[in-house]
Amino acid sequence: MTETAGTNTAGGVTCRPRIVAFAGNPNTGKSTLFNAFTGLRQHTGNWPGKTVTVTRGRFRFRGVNYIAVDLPGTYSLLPNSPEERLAKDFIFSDLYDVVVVVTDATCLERNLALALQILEVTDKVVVCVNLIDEARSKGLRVNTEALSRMLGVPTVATSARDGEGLPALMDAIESVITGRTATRPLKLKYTSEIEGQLRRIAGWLGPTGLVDGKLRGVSVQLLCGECDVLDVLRSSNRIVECLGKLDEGRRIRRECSVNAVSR
Ligand SMILES: Nc1nc2c(ncn2[C@@H]2O[C@H](COP(=O)(O)OP(=O)(O)O)[C@@H](O)[C@H]2O)c(=O)[nH]1
Ligand SMILES: [Mg+2]
Repeated sequence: MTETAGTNTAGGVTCRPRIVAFAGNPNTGKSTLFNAFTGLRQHTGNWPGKTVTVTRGRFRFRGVNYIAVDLPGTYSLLPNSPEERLAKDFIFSDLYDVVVVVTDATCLERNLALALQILEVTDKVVVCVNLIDEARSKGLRVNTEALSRMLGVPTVATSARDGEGLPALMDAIESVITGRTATRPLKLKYTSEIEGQLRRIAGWLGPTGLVDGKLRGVSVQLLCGECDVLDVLRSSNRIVECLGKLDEGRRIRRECSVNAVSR
């Protein structure tokens, strides 16, 4: 998967390489997967904060050119550090064709929290259950078919360190990008009170032209006080209309958290 990649030509039409982003908690094997796909040697290891920039590399698969993007590790789309903010901004951008959410098979439940947040924002997702060898040696078995049905996106078990499952992962990536697999991502439903506030915020965001997951994801961010998510919408010159509503957004958030605490 490591030939030089340029533009793609289909039916005489030239288009840009497809972009595959690897997202996930720290130490789930994102950089190991990135290296396996690109043939590069992005630093891997088990100490925090090692991936502080977005690293890109090229590869080719079945005659198509791809760019792999190794995002910094993050636990949440509600960031606590510059690295997490970088990963979040990328997920909210239009800079990718598919996100591979890399999870650790030995602590899947914790890792799936981020997967659910990403599924809220975009339909173009593949879930990679990595470190499956470690899980196996601990006697854990992961039912990826059931997980795939629950999450509504392809879910593939891998052991990035020894290459197990990588062809199946690439196949899933290709099928989501081409639309051969239609995803139906699981969308979390919150309490009726929160859903009501999300609808209200989504109404304010009407002028931005955001729809579907992006609209929902940005609404959740604003309800959680993550107002800088609007930076990714700067291309919209109607953004000022939305910004004008933010003070009200902050008030609603205070009300929601007070109600949640007093329940
Ligand atoms: N046993 C096992 N180790 C892995 C696997 N994938 C990655 N690792 C190891 O896990 C550690 C963290 O991997 P890394 O790619 O740096 O994780 P990142 O923080 O998500 O980029 C490294 O020591 C890798 O060699 C895997 O599938 N199985
Ligand atoms: Mg890394």
